[in-house]
Amino acid sequence: MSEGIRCMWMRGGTSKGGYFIKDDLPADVAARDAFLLSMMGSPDPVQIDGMGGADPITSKIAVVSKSEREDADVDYLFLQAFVDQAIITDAQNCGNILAGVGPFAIERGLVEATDGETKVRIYMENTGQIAIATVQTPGGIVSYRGDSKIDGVPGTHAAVPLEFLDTAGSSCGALLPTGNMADTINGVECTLIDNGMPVVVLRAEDMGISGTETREELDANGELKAKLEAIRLRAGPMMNLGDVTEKSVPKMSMVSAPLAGGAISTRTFIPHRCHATIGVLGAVSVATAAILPGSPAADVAKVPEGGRKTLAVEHPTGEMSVVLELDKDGAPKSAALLRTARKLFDGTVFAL
Ligand code: NQM
Repeated sequence: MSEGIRCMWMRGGTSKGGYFIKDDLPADVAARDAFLLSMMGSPDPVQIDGMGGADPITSKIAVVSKSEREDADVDYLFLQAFVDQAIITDAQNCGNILAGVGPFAIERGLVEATDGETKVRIYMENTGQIAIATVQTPGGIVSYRGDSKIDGVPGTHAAVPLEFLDTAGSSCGALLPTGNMADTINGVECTLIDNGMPVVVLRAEDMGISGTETREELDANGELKAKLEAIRLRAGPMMNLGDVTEKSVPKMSMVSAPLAGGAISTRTFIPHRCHATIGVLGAVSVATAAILPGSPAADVAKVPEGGRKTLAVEHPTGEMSVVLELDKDGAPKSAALLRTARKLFDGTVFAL
């Protein structure tokens, strides 16, 4: 395709990608995916012939449209472009890219801003759930400047608080798709959980690491990666995800005791590269595992008291605080987090 397509490049949380209005993209899925792969420069480990940043967290796409639902302003479909394989998948959601959807929807005129801040109700098509983003809109214009700091992003920006309702079982049908707090796969105790993102939570120690390694050290550990992938391929069908060979879920989060005053420490593969931080909904799922007695996560976590818990999920470059609201039976009811986002570029993007 030699004609370009209108696109805004944005950082959402600790991720980055192309944001499109749905009607601007080809309606045919095969044609859409061919365009997106070429635009990103995939498959190629360095994505030299495209916009992708040679990392799964900078090879992401948001497709946004005005919603026809009563309970939402816009619909958001997340697409992951694999870096070194010709795969575009909608099998996962993304809470980081979600942080840019509210500002993008206002910038493109899909949602009218009010003076001060504007709440945008976002229907997340990948999982069929709603998120509410609060966007700073002084004078009715999106502002990206502010004093909020999130780990993994230099500087400060305008806050984009995100609230998730009813995320349990988003892709797997149940919070604990096997019905168990813990299952043993290849001799390793795991919690298979989905509170917005399917995640296999396992003790770092059981995988032969301390959980304090850098991302680079873990990415260079071929033996660890092979063990993780063998567990992941068995976990997929157990989590109602079918064959996950070509899927980016479940994520693999290795947990250990917190070291910086948080609730739990993590090293997460998404699923073949170690995340520089941790995904938003991935962190919600890990934080939820931490409050489930009998989970390997609960074993190592330090969980605060109360029905509204703030759990700082530590990761290789800081922490992400998840606020979990529990119902009277102690089951998770809603989750909230703070993100920031920034418009980087607005224009036309091309594929071959
Ligand atoms: O879990 C990376 C990210 C993500 C996903 C990944 C995310 C989430 O950091 O909600 O944000 O796990 O693929 O963007």
